[in-house]
This record gives sequence, C-alpha cells and structure tokens, in this order.
Amino acid sequence: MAKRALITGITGQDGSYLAELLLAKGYEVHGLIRRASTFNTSRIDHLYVDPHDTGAKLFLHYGDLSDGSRLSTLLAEIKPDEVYNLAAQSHVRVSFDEPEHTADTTGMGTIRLLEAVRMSGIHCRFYQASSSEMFGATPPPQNEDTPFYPRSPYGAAKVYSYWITKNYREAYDMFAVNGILFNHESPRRGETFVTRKITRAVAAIKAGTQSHVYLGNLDSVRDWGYAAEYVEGMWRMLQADEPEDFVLATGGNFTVRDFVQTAFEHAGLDWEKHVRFDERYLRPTEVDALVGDASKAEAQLGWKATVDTAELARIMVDADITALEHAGGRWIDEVKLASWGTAPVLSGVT
Ligand code: NDP
Ligand code: GDR
Repeated sequence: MAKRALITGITGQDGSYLAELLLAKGYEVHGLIRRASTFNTSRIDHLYVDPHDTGAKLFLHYGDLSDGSRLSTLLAEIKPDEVYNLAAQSHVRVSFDEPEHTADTTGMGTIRLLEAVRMSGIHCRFYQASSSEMFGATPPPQNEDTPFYPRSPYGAAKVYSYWITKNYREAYDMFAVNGILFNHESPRRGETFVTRKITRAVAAIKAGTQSHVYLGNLDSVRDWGYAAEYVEGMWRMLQADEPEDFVLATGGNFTVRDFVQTAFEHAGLDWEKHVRFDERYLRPTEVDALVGDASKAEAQLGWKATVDTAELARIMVDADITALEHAGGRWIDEVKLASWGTAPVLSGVT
C-alpha cells in the first residue's frame, strides 16, 4: 500500500517541492488549501491530475489552520501516515503588522493540528516547520542546543509551536519532530522575501523595464540554502527510528549585501547603481546573524546541503531572467495592475 501524506501549506514554496518529492516516492499526497477569490495553486498546478482519473495521487482539500474542527474531520477522513505542518503566516516583517493573526496561524495552528491528530487516534508521524528565527538574538553558529531568543511575533509563534510539538512527543508518545530550518530559497520563493525580491529586480533591470529596487537592512547575515534540497531533509526526519529535532542549514554566512552583489554581478550589472534604501523595509527588531550548524543532520540522517548561497543566487537570477522573457518583459503582477489602471507598486508592499 502506498504511504499517505497530508501537507499543510502545500501551495507554498516548500509545500510544492515536498509534494513533488513525495509523489516521486510513490506517496498518495493530500494537501490543505485555503479558499481564495483567485487561484492560489500556481506552484502545484504542474502536479495536478483530475481526481476522476485513476492515476490521480494528489488530492486537495479546503481548510485553514484557524479551523480546528475542519482539521479533525480531515484527519479522520484521510488517515495519513505522515503529516507535514508547513502552513504559516511566514513573513517576519508582516508579523509586526499582523501579530495576532500570526500567533493564531503560526502558533495556535500547530496545536489545533496536533490535537486533531491526537483525537483521531491515528498513529501518524508529524513534522513541524520550525525556524532559525527562533534563535533570533542568540549569536551564531546555532544548532539544536542553542537557546531561543525570538525577535518578532513570527519568531515567538514558532517557539510556541516548537515546544508544543516537543510536548506532544513526550506527553502522548507521538512521533512528532521539529525541523529547524535556516533560510531556504528557490525560483518559487515568495516575491516579497529579500532574495526573490532581488532576483526579480535583477531580471527586470537587465530587461530595461525597471531601474531601481528599494531594500532595507543590507547588513544582516543569513544562511541561505536551496529549498529543493531541504524538503528531502524533512522527509528523512520522519523516516528516522526515533523522533528527534534537527537543524538544516548550509553553514554559509552571506550578508544581504553579498547576495545583492552576487545576483547583480551574475547579470553583468553594478548593484550600487540600482539599489536604494527605504526604511519601510526595516523591522522594529532585527535578527542580525543566523548561521546554522547542521552536523547532527549529516551524521544521523545523511543529509547535507550541496548548493551554497552564491550558486543559489545564480540559479534564482537565471530562473527569473527566463521567466521574465516568457512573460514578455514585464512581471505579470505589474501587467495586471497596469490593466486595472493602478501603478505597479507591489514591490512596495513589504
Ligand atoms: P510560504 O509562505 O511560501 O507558504 C506558506 C503556506 O502556508 C502557503 O501554502 C499558505 O497558503 C499557507 N497558509 C498560510 N496561512 C494559512 C492558514 N491560516 N491555513 C492554512 N494554510 C495557510 O512558506 P515556505 O514554503 O517558505 O515555508 C514553509 C514553512 O516553513 C512555513 O511554516 C515557514 O514559516 C517555515 N520556514 C520557512 C523557511 C524558509 O526559509 N522558507 C525557514 C524556516 C521555516 P496560501 O498559498 O493560500 O497563502
Ligand atoms: P527572513 O527573510 O526574515 O530571514 O525570514 P526575509 O527574506 O524576509 O529577510 C531576510 C533579511 O533581509 C533583510 N531585508 C529585507 N527583507 C525583505 N523581506 N524585504 C526587503 O526589502 C529587505 N531589505 C533587507 C531583512 O531585514 C532580513 O534581515 C525567512 C522566512 O522564510 C521565515 O518564514 C523563515 O522562518 C526564516 O526565513 C528562516
């Protein structure tokens, strides 16, 4: 019998790569999606097969982490072997604007899902998408034993989810684990995270349809890896003999400025002519430096990142240049806004 997995956040960056990986491994994959007034499945459309077809292995279900009873009925209906909780309000800057919503989704959402698992009586394995943001102000290198010091409503909500996952493991003998993942990016990264914002801008500047990009703090240090590799680490955590928490990271330490420089140089551009500062992108409290030590994952799971930050930047620039060519030289969101008579201001949102 094929294994069955439930992924919350399947429409996000990681959810789409994880769905691909599990389908390739022969899983039947179920994904939780939010009802929206527009289609929000663009990252997984290439995986979708009409559920009436006998070969269909991917099934989508409406639901929301704020709706505990829906989670319970879904768990009882699907009876998954593995649950991956990737859904969250995942933007750190936005969490300062929407702290209560972030706590409800990124924090409380986890306990609702854990309770749904517990009450269903199903013996499934549970993965929680924990984050290096939990380390916050604690200096690098950070590993599984590093104390938490979150610096945002998002980070604080993830700390709650981390501990409640651990508590359910200890209290109810559940196979529930935390993957503490450092930043990971890809051509599918959300457009308002800094790496993608930069690589989209590089493509548009190269095409001559944009002249500048506005950024905030260029001094923060991050350990940026390639998302497609990280989902393999998530899966391996659930295949282990014992439930344990693991850091996934590259160990690299680029500043935002380093990433900017690498991305612009790859396209033959001088970043200093195109990058401007806007204080709206600063956070009330910043996380200065995150650099992960993933030696436990390498020793116990055989997982090691192979794409470093410089290569990642080049992969993302190349992908955005190609995507923009296919889009006819203008990003589709700009084209939409222009057709509605609105200025293309999306880059000013976060
Ligand atoms: P994304 O922001 O790309 O995806 C988030 C997903 O969560 C989307 O599918 C979104 O749906 C869904 N979602 C948001 N709110 C709800 C809700 N209330 N109910 C149900 N679904 C919801 O995140 P990533 O793929 O980058 O990250 C996956 C997880 O890993 C997140 O929990 C994130 O916090 C965490 N993480 C990410 C890291 C990274 O560097 N990428 C590092 C460490 C942790 P919709 O498409 O409808 O918006
Ligand atoms: P982060 O990612 O906060 O690390 O959270 P993000 O890309 O938003 O910021 C990284 C760093 O870049 C600085 N920065 C800017 N950030 C954004 N978004 N936009 C800008 O214009 C800008 N200018 C500078 C930020 O201040 C910050 O220092 C990500 C998310 O995926 C979380 O969900 C995840 O948990 C962590 O990574 C690990």
